[in-house]
Order: sequence, then C-alpha cells, then structure tokens
Amino acid sequence: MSSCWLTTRFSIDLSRPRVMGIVNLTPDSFSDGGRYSGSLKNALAHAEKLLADGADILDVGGESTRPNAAPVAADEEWQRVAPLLEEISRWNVPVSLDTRRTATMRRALERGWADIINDVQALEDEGALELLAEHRAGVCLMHMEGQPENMQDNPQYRDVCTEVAAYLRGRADACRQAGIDGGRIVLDPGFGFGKTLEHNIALLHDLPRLQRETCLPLLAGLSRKRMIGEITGRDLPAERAAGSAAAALAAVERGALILRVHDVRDTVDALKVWQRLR
Ligand code: 7PM
Repeated sequence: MSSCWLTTRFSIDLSRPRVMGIVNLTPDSFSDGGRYSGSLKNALAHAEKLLADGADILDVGGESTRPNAAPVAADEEWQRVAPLLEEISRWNVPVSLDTRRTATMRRALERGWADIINDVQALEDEGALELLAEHRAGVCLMHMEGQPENMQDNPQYRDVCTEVAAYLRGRADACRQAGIDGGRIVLDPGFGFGKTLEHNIALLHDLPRLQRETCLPLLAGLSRKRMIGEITGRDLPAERAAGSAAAALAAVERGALILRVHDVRDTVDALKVWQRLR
C-alpha cells in the first residue's frame, strides 16, 4: 500500500494518521448550527482555528448530505464554498472539497482551489471520472446506500461489509480505468450513510478487511454522527466530541489513516496520548 496520498499540490504522508478538519458552510448544518454560513470572516476564523489545533487537511462542504436533507442547487452550493476556497487555497495546507457535483468540482479544479475531491457518491455524477482524470487532485470515494433524502429509511444489506467493500473496489477500478492514478485514491465506508448502528459497528470492525481487499488508504468519518449519539445518549452533536474521539481511535486501531472530524483539538490530543501509551 502507498504511504502517501497524491493530491494537486501536496503529497500527504500517511506513515501516521492524519486529521481532516471539517468546515461546513451549510446553513442547516446539524453540527455547527449554521454559525459559519453567510460569513466569510467567521468561516476563515474557523478554518484558522482548525489549523492551529493541528488539522492536516481542511474539508470544505456547501451541501448538507444529512438524512432527509433536500439537494442544494449547484449555483447555491458554489456561492457558499467559492469565497472560502479562494482564500484558503493560498494557504500552505491541502484543501478538500466535499461535493457530489461534477460542475462544482470543475469550477474548483479549474481555478486550482481544491487539492482533493471528497465525494459521498464516489464520482458517480455524470462526467466526474473524466473530469478527475484531467486533473491531479486526490479523491476520496465514499459509500452511500440510497440518497440523503431516503437513506436512513430502513437500510438493509445481505452483508454490509462485503457489499461496501465490493462497491468501493468497483469505484476504485472505475477511477483507474478512467485514468486516475491509484496513488490519488482513498476509500471511505461512509458511516451513517444508509446504515444502522449495527451496520456501522460491523463496518468499523471490518476495516482491516476493507484495507486488505483494496490496498488503498482508508478515511473514517464518525465525528458527531448519530451513531455516537446513540451509544452515548448525547442528543446534541456538539456534546459528542469525547465519544467521537474514542470512535476515531477505534478506527485508527483498525487501519484508518485519515480521520474526518469537527473537533480537531480533541482528536489530535487523543491520538497523541493513545500512540504514546499503546
Ligand atoms: C449534515 C449532516 C451535515 C451530515 C454533514 C453531514 C462524511 C463526508 C459527510 C463522511 C466523507 C457529516 C455529514 N460525512 N465525507 N461528508 N466521509 N468522506 O456528518 O463520513 O459530516 S457530511
């Protein structure tokens, strides 16, 4: 397995776990109450804080993919993310853009404003594979069962781990066939995206198999998710930081190399202590 993630401007060293800090620009975000929406200044301050806290990558998103969320219009999504991308792409840190839309990816890639495309539907939008083949960006391919509008309505699998692994392997193959270098690809089982708590637990336990079967680096997004709330009894996402840090360590123990998190400082501290004491 490669120990680097190749992206547009940076080759990210994965000899130790890396932390991807979330900058959510959706007004209806469950996790920040929309505090950063409509305000470039606040979003920039938040991004700076994530870096000061030790984030290795910044992940910027303008479309909520929460359960039952309605899709956002492409122009609206772009208007939310563009001002921040333009600014932080001048910083010396890898910028990831969380989007499902080829048009949004293209706008960012053409301007050199994104080093990584983080796609919860694994480049299934029309033209996305071809677009990424024309650029040198890194790509995170995530598994989602159904669409955000309906994905949590009684999700069912014959064998969730086998199905997710087969899907991700297929998407990685499609990327390589389109001409995307394997060193640019990272895989993500998509915790909470069309999965019950039991599905999420099974996927976490089987991360080593996903890694063995794909030989690609794994990203885990568990931060503040409903599964953390279900286990801890914390209804408010902002109160799930400790539970999320514990989940992040469990994922690293099972081979995850990139952690997508809201609470960067807590995650970095947990990683430091766990790595020293283990
Ligand atoms: C509202 C509800 C806002 C849910 C945001 C979310 C992942 C992701 C998201 C993930 C990757 C969240 C989600 N989750 N990208 N984007 N992996 N690669 O909980 O797990 O942050 S959005």
